[in-house]
Amino acid sequence: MSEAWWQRAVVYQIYPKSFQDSNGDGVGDLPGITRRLPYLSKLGIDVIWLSPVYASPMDDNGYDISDYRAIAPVFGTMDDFDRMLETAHGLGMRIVMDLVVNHTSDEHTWFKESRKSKDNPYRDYYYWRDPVDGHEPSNMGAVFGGSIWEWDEATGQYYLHCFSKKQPDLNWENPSVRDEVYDLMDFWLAKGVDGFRMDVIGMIAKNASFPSGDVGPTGYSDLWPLFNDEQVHVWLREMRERVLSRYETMTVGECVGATVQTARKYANLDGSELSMVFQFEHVGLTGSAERGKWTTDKPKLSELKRVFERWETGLEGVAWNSLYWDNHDQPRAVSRWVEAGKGHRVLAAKMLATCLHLMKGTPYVYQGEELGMTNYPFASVEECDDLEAHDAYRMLTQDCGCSHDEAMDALRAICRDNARTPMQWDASEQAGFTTGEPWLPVNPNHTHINAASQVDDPDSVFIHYRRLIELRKRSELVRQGTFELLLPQSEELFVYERRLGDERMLVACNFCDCVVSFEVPARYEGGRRTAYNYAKPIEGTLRPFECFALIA
Ligand code: ISL
Repeated sequence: MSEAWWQRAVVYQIYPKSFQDSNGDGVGDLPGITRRLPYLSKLGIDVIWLSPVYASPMDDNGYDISDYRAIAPVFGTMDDFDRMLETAHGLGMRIVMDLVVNHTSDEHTWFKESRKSKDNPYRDYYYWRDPVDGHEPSNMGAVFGGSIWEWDEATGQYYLHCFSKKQPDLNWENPSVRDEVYDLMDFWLAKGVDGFRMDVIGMIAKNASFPSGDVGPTGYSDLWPLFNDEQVHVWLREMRERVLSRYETMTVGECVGATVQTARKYANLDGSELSMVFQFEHVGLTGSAERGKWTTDKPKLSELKRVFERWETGLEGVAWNSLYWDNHDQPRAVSRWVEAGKGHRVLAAKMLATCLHLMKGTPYVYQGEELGMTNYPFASVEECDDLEAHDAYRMLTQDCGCSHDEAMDALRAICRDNARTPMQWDASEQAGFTTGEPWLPVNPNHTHINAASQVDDPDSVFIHYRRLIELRKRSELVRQGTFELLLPQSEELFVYERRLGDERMLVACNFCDCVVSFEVPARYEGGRRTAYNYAKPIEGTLRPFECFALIA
């Protein structure tokens, strides 16, 4: 089977607010991104996924869009966008936009019209419901806290919002809504963008009976039964027929509840829906019924491996995987999975990279991951920006009975602002991110973790990523080989094999800070060693966070 371009690609995610400021207002922008494109080209990446840059009141940092065809002034102008796109294309990199169409901002014209009256032509662009016995129509809780229903005094009905009340959900059952979405996709594709990362696309289809459920400590029930796992595929196929089939795109759907079974439909190699999905099983391994994701638990390595094994083998030959540790909603990988390497951060960051990049699928690098950037030492919730962090602090201290310290431990471990502190370009005062006051503080460790000190250092995390990206480009075995997990029970070692024809590759990663014995299987004798983080091997052992691959 011939390879699609996105099966050969490595993607880099830019969170524009935090990448590079060019005008000293403390917020990253499009000219800043354009300036840094040569850096990304040096890393060897093929595709940039740009988090939202559209007009937005920024309640959720651009995931609340008020005009899908305009650039937020804080990020620049449409000319700046066009220049960035042209420069990226000139350097051989493609750009994939964030498509946020489960919801709009409440400041979008459609919603402003919709809320005016019950007979407004835009009324059915959103979900409006009458009260039931004087209350919300159902008891589900929104992702950012409170009910999914917001009362609107003017017309005496509730509207649906799965995220903040400033993010009303679009009603995809209305054919006009789907026409609008397909039109705006056309607008960007005709401009030359290369595809879309589709925000919570797995949530667009709702069970319109709006089921209630058992309530938890927050007083609300679980949101996930709301989504219709069948209907979403019908609309994605329609989207493919009406828009995507006319372009050479890469599409990746953010599908929070996706299972291997549903992903086999979403990301089927027949190309009928999406190129691939982001699944959440590995990042969802910790957490509890009472506190949601807000715990300091560490996942067991055996469980983490089982998740990857299930996805690697479950999609083999049928659908395509995406591979990620990090994004703008997750804490920093090196802090989360290996406690920043307990004094071995560089080794640990390289090991995580090797482990992920040598699996089958399209790897994603989140800005700063290629430097081994870490979580931020938030001292109080006031230092956090994210609306979710503020709601979580309230929930933990008021609903769950946590002390301030317990709540802050959870925020430091898991909050999204960890990923959103400014990119660390150099050791100067604001890390080369801005000449002004950054919108979120720069991590104090930028004095020793920064791009300037790594781009030309052969032993750096950056160069390790670059080598892995090169290896993937050269090696069909890396891109297309089958996956088999070895030593599934080990809580220290993550070891797997890839095979293609007569070629095979062993990948061995030590996830702990101790020396672990490990015998390389005899079939790898004389194999070529690559993707390693210690110069010389020691037979029979893996040192703290050691990794390597052997190709035989
Ligand atoms: O981080 C999460 C909440 O704990 C995730 O569940 C997240 O809300 C979910 O992955 C959906 O994320 C996407 O849509 C949100 C936006 O805030 C996120 O930044 C985006 O990635 C609403 O648009």
